[in-house]
Amino acid sequence: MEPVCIDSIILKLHDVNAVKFGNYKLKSGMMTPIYIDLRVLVSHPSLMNQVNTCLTSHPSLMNQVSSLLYQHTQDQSLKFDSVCGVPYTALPLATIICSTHLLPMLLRRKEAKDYGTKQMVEGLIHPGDTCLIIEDTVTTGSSVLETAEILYKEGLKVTDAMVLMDREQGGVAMLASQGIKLHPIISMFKLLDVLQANKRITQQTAQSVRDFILDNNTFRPEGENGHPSPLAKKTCKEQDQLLSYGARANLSDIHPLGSKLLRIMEDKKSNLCLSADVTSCAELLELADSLGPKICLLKTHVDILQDFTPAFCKALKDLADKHNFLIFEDRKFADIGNTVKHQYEGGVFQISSWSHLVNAHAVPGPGVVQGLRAVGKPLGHACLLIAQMSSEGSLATGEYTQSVLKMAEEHPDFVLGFICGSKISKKPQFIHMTPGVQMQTGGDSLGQQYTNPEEVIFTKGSDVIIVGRGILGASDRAAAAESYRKAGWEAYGKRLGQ
Ligand code: 5BU
Repeated sequence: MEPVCIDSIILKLHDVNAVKFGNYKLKSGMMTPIYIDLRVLVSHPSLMNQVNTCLTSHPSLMNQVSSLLYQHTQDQSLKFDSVCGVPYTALPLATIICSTHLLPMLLRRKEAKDYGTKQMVEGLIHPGDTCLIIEDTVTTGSSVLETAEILYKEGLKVTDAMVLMDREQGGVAMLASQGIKLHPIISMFKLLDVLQANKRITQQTAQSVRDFILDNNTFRPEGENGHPSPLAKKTCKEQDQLLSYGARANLSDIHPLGSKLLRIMEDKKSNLCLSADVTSCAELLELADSLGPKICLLKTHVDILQDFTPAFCKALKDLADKHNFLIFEDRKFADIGNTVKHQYEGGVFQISSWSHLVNAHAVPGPGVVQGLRAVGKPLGHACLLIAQMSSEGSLATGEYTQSVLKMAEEHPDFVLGFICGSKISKKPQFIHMTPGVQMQTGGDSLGQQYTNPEEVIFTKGSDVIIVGRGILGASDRAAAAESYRKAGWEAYGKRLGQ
């Protein structure tokens, strides 16, 4: 392929506004300063209707792009029996390639029909055949992998995928770890070079996008032994696990307090929440002061304090500021909206005046969130919904947990995450916190069940470990807190593939 073809296609894509600079949200939720929107191609019927399969002086852009993709399959001597476009933007590209070169096409559905054959893939399927995937833009590679997984289920092989635009954020490596070779036609750095050389964008814009791309690689390379890390084996559905706390803090639709917490976690290298279940204010304040540097969150049960005074709240808030942690009152609100409003704001404890976070059971229905929100939202506070519990025989499972998830999704302006045993939401803006954590698994005599930090953060995909007696019962509480901080952080590093 002549470089001039690529350059002219890049400029034409820019002409038709398929390359946009600004502030855009990707499928993963990540904000990006550049957006490649190849959907606009179908809005240029004159370009689409022109039938041209070679790169003459005025070929249709859609056909040029399809030609480039097909040409590359020939240059690489790729062997395949059929072609499948990733829905939806790549579908017209796959269609043009197939109709021009008389290749059988497979059509992947996004959802199975609820009538008729319920097929996820339409077209003549010959198990054992190799199918080439066509995609318009790749960031993480998860959409290509998702399509491949659907084709695998039909008995097809997928060894190669063609993509017009590679954002160079880890898609090639991720797909390689899954045995799929991705062939990009245009890379992000090439696109920036061409647009800059042709004075379409300034040097500053080009550089800021380059910096963004370099800072936001979504895939970690393989383990030292050359084998893919366990993480590399994750499916596309688990790709959001690769996002760092810091990257999630920058998501556009994250709750501001969630963002603050994730930043604290990243800054302090701590996903440890201390459950400060002691009964004297002095002891609690001493814990907050001595363990404060090691934690991101301090959880209280204010109603077990024997000597509570409003002055205690002020002192605790000062320590939270001093050591940069948030306060979470584990109040487990579970009444009608009007009552929880009073319980949160008033009474002896005036929880809303000092606690950044509270939690609630979803049992009463959405009114419980709305009541808390009426008080907490103007103060910048937020709540966690209890989706699962660590205690044996808990009823918060299955459909109940799913309903809690739905309730959270309906109130993103006040719910910042969950108390749960494992990750339950794929939305990276929700923070998952897990109690019932000790180094030694097992439990206590009253139904508490323990899981270790690695299991909670790495295997189950939660974000925060909540530890009480594992630290409080140790002879050296500071050393115990440090070992939990370290274990939680190492499990997070392992999750990121570091
Ligand atoms: P432990 O000492 O680490 O077992 O303390 C766990 C803390 O977390 C304790 O304050 C409980 O009230 C709290 N907790 C829990 O253990 N399990 C749950 O499902 C919920 C809260 Br919700």
